[in-house]
Amino acid sequence: MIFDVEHETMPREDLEKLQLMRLQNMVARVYENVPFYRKKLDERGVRPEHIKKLEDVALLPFTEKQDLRNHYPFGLFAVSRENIVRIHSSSGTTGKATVVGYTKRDIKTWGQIVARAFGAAGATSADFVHNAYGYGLFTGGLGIHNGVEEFGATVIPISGGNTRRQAMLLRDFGATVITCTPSYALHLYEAAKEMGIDLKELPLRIGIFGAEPWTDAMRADVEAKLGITAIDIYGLSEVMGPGVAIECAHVKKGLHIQEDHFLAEIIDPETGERLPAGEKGELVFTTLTKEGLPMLRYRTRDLSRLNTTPCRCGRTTARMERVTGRSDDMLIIRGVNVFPSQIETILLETDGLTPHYQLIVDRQGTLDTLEVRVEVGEPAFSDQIKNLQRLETKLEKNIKEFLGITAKVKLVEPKGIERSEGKAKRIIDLREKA
Ligand code: DLL
Repeated sequence: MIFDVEHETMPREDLEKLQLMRLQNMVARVYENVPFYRKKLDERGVRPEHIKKLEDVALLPFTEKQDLRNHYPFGLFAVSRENIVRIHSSSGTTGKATVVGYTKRDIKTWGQIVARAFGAAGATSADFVHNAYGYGLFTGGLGIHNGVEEFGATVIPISGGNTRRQAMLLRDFGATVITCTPSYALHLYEAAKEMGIDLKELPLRIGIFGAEPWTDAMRADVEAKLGITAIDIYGLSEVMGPGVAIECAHVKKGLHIQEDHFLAEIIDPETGERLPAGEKGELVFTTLTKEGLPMLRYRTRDLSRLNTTPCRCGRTTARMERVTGRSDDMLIIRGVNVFPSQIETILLETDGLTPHYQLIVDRQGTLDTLEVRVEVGEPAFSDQIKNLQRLETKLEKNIKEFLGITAKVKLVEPKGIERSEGKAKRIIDLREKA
C-alpha cells in the first residue's frame, strides 16, 4: 500500500524541483539561525543564494557526529528551545552523546515517513504492531510508535527486554507485525520456543527490522523461523530516526529513501568527492524540511549505493542498497552504537590497567556478545586474585553504566595481548559475515 501517493510516486522531475526549493529554504534558514553553519558557509564564501541547482549541494560543508558533540547538547538547534517538543539521543547513555531535537512539525513529518514505511512493508490499518524497539532516548521505540499511530494501525508499546513476557504477549495479543532489531527477533524466537510457543504458528506476518546491519542470509533465517516477511528499515537519529528509508515488500531490492525530506548523496569516504550514481561509498544526507535540527550533508559513515531506476512497486524515490558496513570503527552491539574509544576511556580511567586492549565481538545464539580483554600492569598483576576479580566486576559495571551495554571483562597478564607492527588490532568481530 502506498501511504502518500503524491510524494512517493512523484515524477522525478517534480521531485527534484521540490527538493531544490526545500534545499534553498533550508540553507537560508540555517544561515540565519545556526551560528555554526553561518561561520562554515562564510568561510567557504557560500551564501544561500548560491544554491541554484540540486548539484550545488556540493558547495555546502559536511557535518559530522563530532560537530554535534562539540556543540553538546543543543548548540546546533535552529529554533529556540521553547519550540522543541522532543529530545532524543544516540550512542551510549552518558558522556558526549549526540543529542537531537524535534519541533512539533518535525514529529508530524517523522510520523508520516514511518507511516509510509508501514505501507511499504505491506501493513494495513487492521494490523497489531508489537513494537519491541527500546523506548526512551533511543529513537527506535517512540519513532515507530508515533508512526504506527499516524498510519492508523494498533501499536503495542512493549519496548525492549523481558523476553519471556514478550513471547507470552505475542501469543496472547496476536500481533501481526513485529518491530525490533533483527538479532532480537531471533532471540525472541528461541526464548518463545523454550516456553513451548512457536512463533510460526501465531498470526505474525510482517517483521520490520533495522537499527543494525543484517544480511539476506539472516533475512531468510528470520523469515523461515517466524513465518513472516522481513523488511529492512533504515534511519539514524541525527537525520531523523527510523524511517529515513524502507524496503518495499514486493520487490525487496533496496530501501526507498524519503527523498522529499532527505537529499542523499554518495561520497568517497577518503576524499569527500561525490560519486556517480550506482557507485559504492559513504551515504550523506541533507535534511530538507527538518526544523529543530537541520543537517547539512551529514556524513553517516554508512556504506551503500544509490539506485534511481524506477521500482516495480510504483515508487519513484531512489533506493539505497542495504547498509553493509561503516567507514569508521563504530560497533553496533545489540542495537547500541559503541565506539572503541568510549571503552578505551573507561579502561584508562581505571588504575592498574595498561592501554593494551582488545574487543572481541561475537554472537552467542542470536545475541551479540562483547568481551573486553585488557592487560593489567605489573604491580596490579601481582595482586591477589580476588582483587583482580573485583576490578573486572567494577569495569563491567562501568561499561554497563556509561555505555548501556553488557560486556564480559577479562584481565590478562602483562604482554598478554599481541602487539601489532602496524595499527593495533583492537577489534575482533567474529559475527557471521554472509
Ligand atoms: O538506529 C534508528 C533506527 C531505529 C533505525 C529503529 C531503524 C530501526 P541510531 O541509534 O542513531 O538510530 O543509529 C544509526 O544504525 O548510522 C547505521 O549504522 C545503523 N543502522 C540503522 N538502521 C540500519 C539498517 C537508529 N537497517 C545507525 N541496516 C546508522 C544497517 C542500520 N544499519
